[in-house]
Amino acid sequence: MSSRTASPSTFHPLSLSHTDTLLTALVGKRNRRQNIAESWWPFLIWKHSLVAWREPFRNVDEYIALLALPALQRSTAAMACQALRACRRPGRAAGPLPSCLTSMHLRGQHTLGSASLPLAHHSVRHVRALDEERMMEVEWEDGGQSLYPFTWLRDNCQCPLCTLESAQARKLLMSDLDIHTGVNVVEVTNDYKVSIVWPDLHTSVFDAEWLKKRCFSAAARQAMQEELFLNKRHYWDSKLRIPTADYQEVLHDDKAALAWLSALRRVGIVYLKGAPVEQGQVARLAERIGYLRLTFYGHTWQVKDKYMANNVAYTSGRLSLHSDYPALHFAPGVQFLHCINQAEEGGESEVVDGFHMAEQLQREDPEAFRTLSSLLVDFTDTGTDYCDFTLQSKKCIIEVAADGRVERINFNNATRDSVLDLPVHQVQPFYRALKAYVDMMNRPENVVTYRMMPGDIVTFDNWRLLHGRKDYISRRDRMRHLEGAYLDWDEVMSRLRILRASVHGNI
Ligand code: OGA
Ligand code: NM2
Ligand code: ZN
Ligand code: ZN
Repeated sequence: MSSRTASPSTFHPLSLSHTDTLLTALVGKRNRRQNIAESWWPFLIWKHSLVAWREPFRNVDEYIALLALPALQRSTAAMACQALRACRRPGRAAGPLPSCLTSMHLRGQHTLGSASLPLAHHSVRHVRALDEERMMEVEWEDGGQSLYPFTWLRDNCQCPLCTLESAQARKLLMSDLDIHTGVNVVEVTNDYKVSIVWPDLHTSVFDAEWLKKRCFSAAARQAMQEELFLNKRHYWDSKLRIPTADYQEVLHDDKAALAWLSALRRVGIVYLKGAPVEQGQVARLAERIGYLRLTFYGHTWQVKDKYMANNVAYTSGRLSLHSDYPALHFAPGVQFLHCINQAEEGGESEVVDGFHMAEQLQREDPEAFRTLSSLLVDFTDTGTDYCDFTLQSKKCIIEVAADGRVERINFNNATRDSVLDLPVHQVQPFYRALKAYVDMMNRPENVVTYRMMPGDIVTFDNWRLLHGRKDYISRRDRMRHLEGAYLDWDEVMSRLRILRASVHGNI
């Protein structure tokens, strides 16, 4: 295999900016990506989250430095803030936690903000009802305008009759919503909120900032969706220096944890160093986020060369680039692998950016892309571990979302079923397409190779990356041993949003 084996500098520390600003760097524009001599990933970066070494940032002109959090970043913070405030009893802002929060903090790993900061102010200049269109038009102080349908406004009335404040959830039922409602009065209140009196005299009051964030313009929606889901990715190739952070800091410092999860989302892989060399660390890391994903291989699982292995991963053989568990229709979103013992010889790890490769395939071989993103392939997994199992699934190897974005790669050659539910004339085109994708992934310029050492944990996006390992020499007195765990993206994104709100002082 001709791909480069990484020196220690393959791992790039999550470094910092001296401001409290959340910075990311894009390495060039997409079409320039191949020309970049070195890839640097200065993510989110705080003094104390540095690991042992640091090199100065070079190729600064190659970066498009931008705020990782778009302008609207405070909105989710504001929601979290509201939720917390709803729990706060009067007169107990400081001091012991309100009882409604204690259960959230029992395990002591959760994020708790304290101070609330004022939000950027968006003032309303004028409001009017467009009765024909059944919309309210808001004119902002900056001259911009937003339109809000009456139905949406009535549906989202924030009053205690319509909203359960303690859950920030809608109480109003669809059966009680008149989707043809008009309005009696719309006006700006003395404290610059927007008030609406409905025909039945029910009154709604909307905060200007709240409305602004929910503006229906394409740009505002896009900004809000990016803030909520962080779907912008940095694609990479073999020149990636894997963002690296310190295990203990990620566990105990919210800024370090935020840096970790932000880079995990953006880049798809983050390396953690300094974990104790004993089992239990991937579970601790999962508890830091929320909870891990139980599968038939157990809460956590031990990657070792096992007698009568129930999975090819549990041998000393080579694992070609794969994503874990396509035999589950909902494959785990995130994977942690903790090295407890490395083989004396072999066992190096390989990773590739599956989204980048899908994009490249679409460009270079659109027919193969069409095939892999449209044909359903059967996957299977049978055995006994946590309990006995016989799984069957049907997945596109390249899973494309409704908006055309590649959302998930599902591919493990070991669990791809011999049952292939295709008309016979589509079989050969399918193999051709798969071969084209795999060959592309295996090109040395696309693969990052590294060698895990005891105490290292790799955390990666299992929906995006494909990973593998070289074969190794198994020795009874020096067993290679990794401990693994899965999580799902919902839980990871939830923690990321809470950390973001807390670190930025919004709650
Ligand atoms: C796995 C796997 C990697 C390794 O267990 O699915 O990819 O280095 N293991 O053993
Ligand atoms: N293990 C490592 O898809 C797969 O079978 C991936 C899962 C056994 C939990 C391997
Ligand atoms: Zn109401
Ligand atoms: Zn795997």
